[in-house]
Amino acid sequence: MVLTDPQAGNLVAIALGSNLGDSRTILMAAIDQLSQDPKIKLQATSHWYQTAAVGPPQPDYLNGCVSVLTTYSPKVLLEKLLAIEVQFGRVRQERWGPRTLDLDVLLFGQSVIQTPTLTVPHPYLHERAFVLAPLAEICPGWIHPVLKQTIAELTKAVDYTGVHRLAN
Ligand code: A4P
Ligand code: MG
Repeated sequence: MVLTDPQAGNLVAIALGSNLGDSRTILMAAIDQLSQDPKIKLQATSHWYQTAAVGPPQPDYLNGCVSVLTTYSPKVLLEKLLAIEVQFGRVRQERWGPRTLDLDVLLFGQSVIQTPTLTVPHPYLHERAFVLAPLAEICPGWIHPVLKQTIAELTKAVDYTGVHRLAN
């Protein structure tokens, strides 16, 4: 798997989640919005998963992942994702609380980033079944640059109770 190419840019894995409103429509529209950006090329899309919420009691989530190729820097890509969240009515309330749309950068090539606004790889990626299940569908061989294990290997250590793949 080529993760960084001088022309095409970096391969990036993005997690999508929603548990407020018409989640499936919102998530599909967010992917559509992403792929309309001339500097973001959609590579792969996972199935959707219905997942029990981690955190305070709240409705189940719909979760999925996409991989994209982009020439944006991590910082600019994050700004694009935050703008799409706002466009779909995301209002930040309690930590880990319900949301219409959550877009997280999971992996950015083999980069390890630690700034006040961006941590990559996503710090909870390896412990969350609702992230690993869809991620393993689209990029099982991607090596986590900190843990030095493939996504397929990381999937073996989590519990998939409450995580159900939906027919797309
Ligand atoms: N930020 C730092 N690193 C990143 C990154 N890699 N990707 C900063 C995206 N953002 C990153 O985000 C707050 C800030 O994190 C951003 O402005 C960005 O500068 P947020 O999404 O508003 O934060 P939050 O959701 O309140 O907290 P947190 O810890 O990011 O929550 P998560 O990890 O997003 O988890 N249960 C199920 N089943 N499915 C879910 O999708 N999601 C959450 C939220 C909880 N429980 C869930 C799910
Ligand atoms: Mg988030």
